[in-house]
Amino acid sequence: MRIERIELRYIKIPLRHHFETSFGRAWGRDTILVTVWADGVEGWGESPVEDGPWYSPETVETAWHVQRDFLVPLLLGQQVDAAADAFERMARVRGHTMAKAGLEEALWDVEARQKGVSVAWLLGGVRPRIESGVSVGIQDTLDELLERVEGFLAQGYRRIKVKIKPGWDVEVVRALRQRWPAVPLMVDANSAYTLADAERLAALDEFGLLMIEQPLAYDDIYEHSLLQRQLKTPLCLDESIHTPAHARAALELGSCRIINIKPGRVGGLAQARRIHDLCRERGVPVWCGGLLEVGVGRAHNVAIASLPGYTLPGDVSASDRYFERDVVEPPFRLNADGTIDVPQGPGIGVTVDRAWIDRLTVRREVFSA
Ligand code: NPQ
Ligand code: MG
Repeated sequence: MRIERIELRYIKIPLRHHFETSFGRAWGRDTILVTVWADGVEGWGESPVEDGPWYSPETVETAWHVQRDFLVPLLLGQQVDAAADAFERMARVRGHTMAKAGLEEALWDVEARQKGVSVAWLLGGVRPRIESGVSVGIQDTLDELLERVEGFLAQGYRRIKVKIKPGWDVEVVRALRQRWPAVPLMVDANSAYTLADAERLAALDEFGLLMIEQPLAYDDIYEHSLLQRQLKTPLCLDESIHTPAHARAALELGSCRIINIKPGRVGGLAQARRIHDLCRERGVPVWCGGLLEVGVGRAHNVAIASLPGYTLPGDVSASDRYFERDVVEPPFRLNADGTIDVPQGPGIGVTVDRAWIDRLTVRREVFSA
């Protein structure tokens, strides 16, 4: 593939309902869509950054800067044999995994379209449908949370994840368990606790949770290993795993028993697959997280989640979980059995809605070889 042209778009899209985590409440989604043209074929990817450095240190502005000034020059005019090599091509730039992910995903879409296969197939996906879970934000009241969870269960979601923070944890989980004793349930703290809270977290053991996600610092691996020894519930790492080396360290140390792999967080699909492979060799289950991606990033998440080691329902929900109108056609829909179909058409297997994307775009820049 000779990379001829790259386009960056900063888009802003409203959320149907606010999404609150321990790091704050969001009402809308600011993200970057990337389009790459190679040999006349167009491909799409998403850098799922935010307006501020809340979940990740990256933001719309840092990603745009690193893409425009460093990553695009490394790719433009270059011959790349396979999308699987793109991450290595960008290796001179340290970190900035979200900035890299959008470009890399777009190349997977190009390569798959050139070959007339789906991104899922090109990656080695084996599942025609993925099991879908839902992540539920912190609400103003417990009644509101119960009502939202009830709605998602009625739609068929296979697993419920609720966001927790000190003061919105044990009582919330107790209430959920009283109402739904057997529903697959887990919690995500987004780094809201410290080791001093170990007892409070151990109080969650009695509720049979699938896992507790990222309770300690966003950049910690070691202290999670100390915490895991004090808990029956498996820990799952999210924020602190950016590379296969991080994943290996976490598994060797016993910092977690499950890993949430998000292509956006680890620099794209090839790195996600490497972490998947490493976990699979060790019999460690993985699942695909979400960063409230619009349809483009969502399509890549669906594709990677079709790999054999993604054995747990993830946070890849239907488009209408977050958006009134998604940027792809058709939008991702939840089947009655709580699954989402893996598109079988070429590339990401869905069509971008250019007119709608144009209306959401607040900045655009084109680079040509
Ligand atoms: C997580 N995602 O697993 C993240 C947190 C996250 C689906 O729970 C805007 C608003 C961007 C909220 C990025 C889910 C966000 C966001 C990430 C939440 O930790
Ligand atoms: Mg998380």
